[in-house]
Order: sequence, then C-alpha cells, then structure tokens
Amino acid sequence: MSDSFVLGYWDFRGYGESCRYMLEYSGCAYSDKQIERPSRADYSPWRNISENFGLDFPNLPYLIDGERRLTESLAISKYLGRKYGLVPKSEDEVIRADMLEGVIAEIRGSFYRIFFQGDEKYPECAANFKKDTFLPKARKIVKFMGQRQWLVSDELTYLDFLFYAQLSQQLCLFPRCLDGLERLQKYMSDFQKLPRIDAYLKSGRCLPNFPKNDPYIRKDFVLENL
Ligand SMILES: N[C@@H](CCC(=O)N[C@@H](CS)C(=O)NCC(=O)O)C(=O)O
Repeated sequence: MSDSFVLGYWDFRGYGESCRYMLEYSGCAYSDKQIERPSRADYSPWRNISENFGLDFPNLPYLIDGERRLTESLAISKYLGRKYGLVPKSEDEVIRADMLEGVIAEIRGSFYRIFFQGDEKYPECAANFKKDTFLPKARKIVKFMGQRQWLVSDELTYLDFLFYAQLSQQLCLFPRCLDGLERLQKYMSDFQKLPRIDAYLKSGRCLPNFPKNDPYIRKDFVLENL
C-alpha cells in the first residue's frame, strides 16, 4: 500500500478531525481533501461526486490508501491505528478500547444530535447533553483511566484521537464543560503537547476553532456558561 493517503471530509472538523490528527501524528504523507459545505443542509458538493471514488459505502470521511478505500470514521481510525501502532496490545486493553469506543461514539452522537432539534431548542438540548450524557460519562471515563496516562494504557491509541477531537469541539461551544474535570484538562494539554500534534495545531493546515462553513461549531452557538 502507498504511504500517501487521501482523506476526504467537509471543510470543517466534525467526524474528520480525529483522522486528520492521526495522519499528522503518524507523520505520513497525505492529502486533506476538504469539500466545501455551502450551508447546513446542502450536501450537494459531496453527493454529486460521492459515487466517483469506488467506495462501497460512500460517506464522509473517506480514506484512500492505494487500493484500499474506506469509509466509516471508526473503521478509518482503527485502520490507521493498526498501521501506526496506535491500537491496544493485550486482550485486557482491547476490551478497554472496545468499551471506550462505544462510550465515545455515544458522546459524539449525542453531541451532534443537539443541532438537529431546531435552533430554538439548542440551548436546552445542549444543557441536557452536558447534564445527562457528557458529565456522567466523562466522570466514569476519568475513573476508568485511573493512573494511566492515556485512555487505554500509558500508550496512545486511536481512542485518544477520537476523544481529544470530541472534547476540543465541545470546548469551542461550551467553554466550561471541563470545569471540575481536572484530569481531562490535563489530558487535553498532554495531547496538545505531543510534538507532531503541537506542530499541526500551530500550522496553517489546522482548521480554526470556528471554520467558516462549519454548520455546528458556530460562534452564535457558544454558551459561555455551559
Ligand atoms: N457512521 C458514519 C457517519 C458519517 C456521517 O454521518 N458523515 C456526515 C458528516 S459527519 C456526512 O455529511 N456524510 C455525507 C453524506 O451523508 O452523504 C461515520 O462514522 O463515518
């Protein structure tokens, strides 16, 4: 397989950002194809071309690695994880990783569902997300981490890229969502200090906190006290 990947995703962070972090962390050559999203409901720039890539299940993100063509963000994360040693090693670590994958996917799914209830319900849905989903699960994740440096063990795995991407999106909108969760604040800053991640975050390649076309992470959606 080639060492030059193509990642396709919208021109915002969403489900693509954790894959971008993994590609950056691994130091491989890749091209980040960002597809313009003209408005929240207009998928046409992607839908018009989605059948052109030989994808079995056309969707965004997609990853092309030579003859290998993948969609599904978790499948892409695990593929890159296997390729670059970012996977759990022992059976116990695999079990931890599998459980965390479900928990993080649930947080991520609930987070994005906030935006589909109508803008007038947004503040209430956001507050419910934090109270009923995020905080209970985040507290359990902290307990589950124990003294480990990362989620699964003292070594990074694909779960850390997924979780960091999720937390950083939440923090844009709910700047206080990690108040009282000092362990996760440290976790975030440890991740940001990884040399290749640090370089990426400071590079012109990294998307800003509020990308122009992001239908979800918008300045008018910021809830300063959440
Ligand atoms: N289960 C899929 C969901 C992918 C998905 O919902 N992609 C959204 C952006 S996050 C999209 O716009 N897909 C393009 C489409 O629906 O045609 C995954 O985890 O990758």
